[in-house]
Amino acid sequence: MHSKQQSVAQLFYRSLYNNTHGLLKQRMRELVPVKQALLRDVRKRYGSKEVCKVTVDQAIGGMRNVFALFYDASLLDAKTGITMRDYNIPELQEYLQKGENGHEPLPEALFWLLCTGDFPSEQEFADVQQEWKQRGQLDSQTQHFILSLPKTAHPMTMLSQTLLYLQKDSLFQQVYDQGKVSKPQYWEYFYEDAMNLLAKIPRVAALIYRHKYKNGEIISADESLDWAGNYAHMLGYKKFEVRECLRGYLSIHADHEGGNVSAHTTHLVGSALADPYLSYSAGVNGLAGPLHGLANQEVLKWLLEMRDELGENISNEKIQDYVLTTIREGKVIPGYGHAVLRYTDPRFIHQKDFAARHIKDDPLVDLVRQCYHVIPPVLKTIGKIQNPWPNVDAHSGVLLYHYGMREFQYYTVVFAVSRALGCMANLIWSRAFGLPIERPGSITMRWIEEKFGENQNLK
Ligand code: HAX
Repeated sequence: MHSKQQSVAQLFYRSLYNNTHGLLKQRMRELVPVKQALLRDVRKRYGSKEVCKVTVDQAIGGMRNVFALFYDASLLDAKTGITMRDYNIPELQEYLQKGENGHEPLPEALFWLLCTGDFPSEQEFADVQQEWKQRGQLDSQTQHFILSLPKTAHPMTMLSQTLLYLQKDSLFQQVYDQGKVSKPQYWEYFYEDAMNLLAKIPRVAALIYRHKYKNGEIISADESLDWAGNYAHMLGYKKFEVRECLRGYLSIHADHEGGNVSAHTTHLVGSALADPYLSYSAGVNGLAGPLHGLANQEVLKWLLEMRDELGENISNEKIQDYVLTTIREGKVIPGYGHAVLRYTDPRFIHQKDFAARHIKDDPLVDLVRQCYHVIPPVLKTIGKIQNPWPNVDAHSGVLLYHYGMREFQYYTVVFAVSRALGCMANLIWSRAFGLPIERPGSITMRWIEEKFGENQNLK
């Protein structure tokens, strides 16, 4: 135990002081006191202002439009969709460093932006990329752990389990256990854990894929590739379009403000000072719900079932009937609707445009396009649905399917690799801001009756 603690401490010391590839950490060290002061000032000036009122309906109805979270890296607007550090999806595509054909953004650059609020210079970008390569190696025990997981498990369960397995390497947990860290330093250890987790997660995810679907035949990393390109390579996809697809995919799914299940869960668990591995494992479990990230696997399932039942070249009328039948069966139309958005998700548009540029003559991609025109008017007729338009999950799976990834249970893992970027950037800042443990209040039916009702005797 003692020697393990020593080696952890040495590792931290090395990464803290002797790491030549540490420009992001240096920048964070400059920014943290500045932003801490800004937040103190914001609280001083506006701390007592009311953000919103909360009705009983909102408390029971999943807290829609209750603005009670502070999450600085991204913001969701019902009409225009997500902005990450104030940049929307087309702007991110334009300004971030790009992959090999100069079009799709690179997630390393996005992570710098999420952490600092600035686009990285070429040197800063290369530095993050190099750092993730250095930190990303999986040791033989980790590989063995993944290759021992039961193949019957869902790949999202495997990912969550592996994050928990890696938790033994948490530097934050080690120094906290030893009583060697005080609150102002928390963020630095969260940063180290977050960077290690991000460096490793594509390799973990690729190994899960190879284990579950490809007889455990491991493909070694190609260190000449970028983070997303290398992920495509380790999954076993060699075409440049797949690398491009994943660069864009992993960038646009990275963050979606703080209230969605995966981001909120990660933030909440981290607020109890659970380290980044514990926190993100919890977030991944939330992402695995069919109303959240698992919707991308559900979309593919639904489209294929529709095609099996109705054949190729389906008419608009038949799609309309199929939608209504699905709803009559008490199911949702996966990939449509959103808790916040009220228009087409710009991430859907990004993927639709990608498909238009790269994919010709794929009947399933054409079906997604056709559904985009046919489904919203049908959903509008069902008065209760707030948003009849597609969300990101309506398109993402079909791109992977087109490129040969037919194992649609795996699709949410790709989402999880991406969402780690946003969740980790936020987690580091939550500790840097010194945010407290999150602990909202809850109410009972009796409480509601006693506060608002005439009948005070509800038991
Ligand atoms: N198909 C059928 N019914 C739908 C629907 C859809 N696509 N979207 C909403 N509804 C229903 C709801 O189930 C709800 O019905 P009840 O009142 O009977 O419970 C009613 O319409 C009102 O719901 P809402 O206010 O419009 O939507 P919510 O905020 O409650 O839920 C969801 C938002 C995303 C969960 C919902 O639209 C849905 O289930 N969509 C399909 C699943 C999906 O695509 N999820 C991915 C969302 C994006 C994401 O998080 N990705 O990770």
